[in-house]
Formats: sequence, C-alpha cells, structure tokens
Amino acid sequence: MIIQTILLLLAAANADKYLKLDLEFEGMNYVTNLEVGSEKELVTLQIDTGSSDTWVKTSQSTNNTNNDKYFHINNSETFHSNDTNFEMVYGSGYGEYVNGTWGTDNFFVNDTLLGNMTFAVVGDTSQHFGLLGLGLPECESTYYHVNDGSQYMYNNFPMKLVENGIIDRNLYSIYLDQDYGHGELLFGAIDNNKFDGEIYKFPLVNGNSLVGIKNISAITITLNEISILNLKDDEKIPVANGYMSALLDTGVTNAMLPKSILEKIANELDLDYDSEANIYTAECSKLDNKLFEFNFQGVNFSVPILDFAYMHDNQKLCGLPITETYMQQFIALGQSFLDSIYMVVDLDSESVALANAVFPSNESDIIVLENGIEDIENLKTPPDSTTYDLQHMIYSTLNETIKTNFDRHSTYHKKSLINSKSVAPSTSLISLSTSSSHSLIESIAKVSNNAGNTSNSRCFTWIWMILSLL
Ligand SMILES: *[C@@H]1O[C@H](CO)[C@@H](O)[C@H](O)[C@H]1NC(C)=O
Ligand SMILES: *[C@@H]1O[C@H](CO)[C@@H](O)[C@H](O)[C@H]1NC(C)=O
Ligand SMILES: *[C@@H]1O[C@H](CO)[C@@H](O)[C@H](O)[C@H]1NC(C)=O
Ligand SMILES: *[C@@H]1O[C@H](CO)[C@@H](O)[C@H](O)[C@H]1NC(C)=O
Ligand SMILES: *[C@@H]1O[C@H](CO)[C@@H](O)[C@H](O)[C@H]1NC(C)=O
Ligand SMILES: *[C@@H]1O[C@H](CO)[C@@H](O)[C@H](O)[C@H]1NC(C)=O
Ligand SMILES: *[C@@H]1O[C@H](CO)[C@@H](O)[C@H](O)[C@H]1NC(C)=O
Ligand SMILES: *[C@@H]1O[C@H](CO)[C@@H](O)[C@H](O)[C@H]1NC(C)=O
Ligand SMILES: *[C@@H]1O[C@H](CO)[C@@H](O)[C@H](O)[C@H]1NC(C)=O
Ligand SMILES: *[C@@H]1O[C@H](CO)[C@@H](O)[C@H](O)[C@H]1NC(C)=O
Ligand SMILES: CC(=O)N[C@H]1CO[C@H](CO)[C@@H](O)[C@@H]1O
Repeated sequence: MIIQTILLLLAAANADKYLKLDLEFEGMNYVTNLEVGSEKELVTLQIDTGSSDTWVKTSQSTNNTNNDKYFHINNSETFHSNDTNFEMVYGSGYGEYVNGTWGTDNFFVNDTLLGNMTFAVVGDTSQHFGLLGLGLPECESTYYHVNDGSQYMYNNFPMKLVENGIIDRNLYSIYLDQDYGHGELLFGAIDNNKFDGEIYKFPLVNGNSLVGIKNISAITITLNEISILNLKDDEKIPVANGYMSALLDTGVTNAMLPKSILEKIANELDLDYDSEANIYTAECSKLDNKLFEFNFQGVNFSVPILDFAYMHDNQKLCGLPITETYMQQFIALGQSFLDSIYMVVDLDSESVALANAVFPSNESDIIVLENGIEDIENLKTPPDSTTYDLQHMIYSTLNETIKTNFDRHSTYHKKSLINSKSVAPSTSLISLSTSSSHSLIESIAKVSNNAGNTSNSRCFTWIWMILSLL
C-alpha cells in the first residue's frame, strides 16, 4: 500500500514534468514572452531550432523600437556577468549580427522559475527580437568552429531545464499555427491533439561532414526527394532526389534550396525571375492546387506551394522568396514547411518525430515523454533506413556540386523578401574571384580555417556562407 502510494506520487510528479511556452507569430517570427531577473522584466524571444545560444536585448540596443521589451542588467540583483564576449552573425550572414556579454540569471515563465540560465545580454544588434536557441550544444557559439583550443560547451536553455529538474529529457515539441498567429513549444512532452495520422521517427544526421565536422550539430534529417504535386492534373514531378540533408529550422522564414533545385522548380512552375527584387514570381493562380512533397526516408509530407509564397498587394502576383544556396545537398526547411508539421525533437537520442499538424487545435492532450521519443504511442519507423552521410554525398553528387559551385557568378546578391520588414534591398555584398585550383574539399577546409578565427555564427549559415564563397 505504501509502495503503491509512493509509485502514484512518483507518477503524478512525472506527469507534471513539462513546460509549455505559448508562441505568437509576430513580424514573421514565432516568439515567446519570458521574464528575466529579480525584477522579472519581460523579454520577447524568437524560438530558433537552428541555433543554440539564448540572448536578450538591453535598453541600449541599437535598432530598438518603442514596443521592444528590454532587460536591464543593473535592475537585477540575481544577474552574474561571465565577463566574456558573445558575437554572432545570423541569417543570411551579412549585416545581421549580435554583440554582447555572457551571464547568468533566473528566467520565469508564468511563475515557474527556470534558475540560473546561461544567456547573453546584447547591446549591439541588427535583430528585432532576442533569441531562444533550441539546438544542440555542438552548435553553441562558444564551441562551434572556435578552433584555437579554447572551445567549450555549456548547458544551454533546454539542457538547463533538465539540469534544474523541470523536465526529464532534453526534448521538446513544436506546433505552429500561422493562420491564427500562435503556436506552442512544449518541453518534455507531446500534445497528442495537435497532430493527425502516423507519426514517424527520423534519426538526426551530420549535415556538416563535408566541412570536417565530425559530430551531429544541428536538427538535420535525411531528405530523399522533393516533388511538385499538381492536384488538377494528378501528376507528380520530381525536382530533386538523392540522399540530401534537410535542416528543420524555425528561424528560417521560408526555405533554403540549392540553386540547381530552385531552377528546376522555377522551370516546372513556369516562374518569372524578377532581377530587381532578386526573387521568383508567378501569378498566384498558377500556384494554386499545387503542393511541394518532401520525401524523408520514404515518408511523404506535402505542403501547398502557396504556403511558401508571398502575395503582392493586388493578391494576383506571388513571390516565392526561397533563398538560393550553392551547395548541392544543403537544404533548410523553415516556417513555411513547419507550419504544416507537428515536430518532436529529442536531442538526447538525436532524433525527431514528424506528423501532420491539425488546425485549429483547441484542446490539449499533453503526455510527458519521460523516456524520450520512444514513449510516443504508435511511433513508426520510416521504410527507407538509409540515411544521409558523407559517403553517399561524395559518390552521388559531389561532381555536380563542384560544377554548380564553379559555374556561378562570383558576386552574391542578397535576396530581398517581398512584404518582409527585416530585409535590406538587394545589394552586392561580397565579391570574390573564383579559383579552380583546389579540390572542393581543400577549398572548404581552407576557407573554414580562415573563417574559424573570426566569425561565429549559426552552424548551418556559416557553412552555407563558406560554400557560397567558393
Ligand atoms: C502565461 O500565461 C498567460 C495567461 O494564461 C498566457 O497568455 C501566456 O502566453 C503565458 N506565457 C507563456 C510564455 O506561455
Ligand atoms: C550599470 O551600473 C554600472 C556600475 O554602476 C554603470 O557603469 C553602468 O553604466 C550601468 N548601466 C546602466 C545601463 O545603467
Ligand atoms: C563587440 O563588442 C566588444 C566589446 O564592446 C568590442 O570590443 C568588439 O569590437 C565588438 N565587435 C564588433 C564586431 O563590433
Ligand atoms: C544560482 O547560482 C548562484 C550561484 O551559483 C546560487 O547562489 C543561486 O542559489 C542559484 N539560483 C538558483 C535559482 O538556482
Ligand atoms: C557562465 O558562467 C556560468 C557560471 O560559472 C557557467 O555555468 C556558464 O557555462 C558560463 N557561460 C558561458 C557561455 O561561458
Ligand atoms: C563525437 O561523438 C563521439 C561518438 O559519439 C564522441 O565519442 C565524441 O566525444 C564526440 N566528439 C565531440 C567533439 O563532441
Ligand atoms: C512517397 O513518395 C515517393 C517518391 O515520389 C513514392 O515513391 C512513394 O510511393 C510515396 N509514398 C507514399 C506512401 O505515398
Ligand atoms: C479554436 O481555436 C481558434 C484559434 O485559436 C479560435 O479562433 C476558435 O474560436 C476556437 N474554437 C473554439 C470552438 O473554441
Ligand atoms: C567524378 O566524375 C568522374 C567522371 O565521371 C568520376 O571518374 C569520378 O570518380 C567522380 N568523382 C567523384 C568524387 O565522384
Ligand atoms: C586561426 O587560429 C589558429 C590557431 O590559433 C592559427 O594557427 C591560424 O593561423 C589562424 N588563422 C587565421 C587565418 O588567422
Ligand atoms: C536593420 C537595421 O535597422 N540596422 C541598423 C541598426 O543600427 C545600425 C547602427 O545604428 C545601423 O547602421 C543599421 O542600419
């Protein structure tokens, strides 16, 4: 009897071991409001599965607007500075930067104390919101590509939740509902009412092996094929196949695709290229009844192409602001994809589970996953067990990669997004002469050694920048 009571109490305790953060869709970002410090000052942070550091803005930040919320170091009795510098380059890598100081303080979510979080306080940034980095410690700016022997990892936000006993596993689930402008980030648990149909588990893969990164450092899975589904004519046109890696990144608004795939899509959809805005466009009606289908290890998820498009004011013309990358296998799927998907990320077992999200979802059925992703009911294994790795990549597409890289113009133009606030007009930012005397691997190693000392960045962007310089 006593034992039973204890077990019941334990069960009850574990059933509570989750943390729910409400998300709002603001200025093209999914953000959450947390409180920081002894004065519980409110800060708004964008959730980012594509980076691993958390930072907040201070009142001295550049580019603040009146509506921004700030953290004042001097107001908080519990703030401790590490007296070390935090610098990052984000997004497309050009002109989007943060510069601040590392420290620790308490965070609060609706009276739940998240003690002694490590985060940076940033005075100098081009970014509108602070960031809640949800990635692996391998991607932390103190570790990733600091190659002078001083690199180290620390317990970042999700890891700290485990350390503090708020959750049992470094695991979270993400539900994004752009139509209603909200979402849910659930640490330690899954909400069974937020998805429908089968839920599949995919192992994370090392998408960065080509640049010499040995371990998995990002939320990247194997992508076998991208197709265009035409519902009207009931046809399916493949636009990319092979073993590719796809980063699942809430910090990317739309998607990033290799130039060769983007060109194929443009061709199949009969898109026009607006060279002034640097963007593909089409009459919206042309994109109607068409879907992108993404095949991950034999499991297909499809998303209306209009979800990737931005309408001009007249509603007739659509822009497809997919960012072009120059690496054959590098793909990032951002909000436009994740808005249709319910995603569970288990960083302890380095795997994710994906299912089709349901909308709207007013009720919750929250189940704590105390042993991790395997606790998900009826979790399925994908039919194709082959995953992306360096071997597959080199032998399938490296030659084409080299060609793609060296055929391109040597000047990179930053994309400008239609209807997006946070974007600079298209300007030529970097000009480099292309050199053909090195093998691709050598060139990458060379550039990565040079860049390693000077620039910290989100893991993927950094690589993408290097490759776009080749
Ligand atoms: C805290 O609770 C309020 C009221 O229920 C809710 O609106 C808000 O989104 C919650 N904050 C977070 C970060 O979930
Ligand atoms: C915080 O306090 C320090 C030391 O008293 C002072 O130098 C600094 O200017 C203050 N910062 C702000 C933002 O008030
Ligand atoms: C970042 O801030 C530090 C300290 O204020 C400064 O020394 C450094 O030059 C800054 N870095 C950049 C890129 O502005
Ligand atoms: C945070 O750390 C400090 C010093 O390490 C300690 O005194 C304090 O109790 C900790 N606070 C919480 C909430 O864990
Ligand atoms: C900052 O200091 C705390 C306490 O010593 C430590 O736990 C944390 O790892 C440090 N953070 C960074 C980014 O160095
Ligand atoms: C990389 O992964 C291996 C195997 O999991 C592990 O032994 C090693 O410590 C990791 N290396 C780094 C730098 O994290
Ligand atoms: C998924 O797509 C692939 C590639 O187009 C196709 O061969 C397969 O039959 C599809 N699977 C399902 C279950 O529809
Ligand atoms: C369900 O949720 C949506 C979005 O939050 C809301 O607009 C709608 O009114 C809700 N429906 C019901 C029946 O509560
Ligand atoms: C590149 O293509 C050539 C000729 O088709 C082939 O001999 C070579 O093995 C390929 N290289 C790689 C790395 O696949
Ligand atoms: C980067 O740092 C390493 C180790 O300190 C050094 O050997 C190398 O020359 C540096 N590279 C550049 C481009 O500064
Ligand atoms: C995006 C943006 O507004 N950036 C500005 C931030 O502030 C610096 C310095 O004041 C400006 O140079 C940037 O243009």
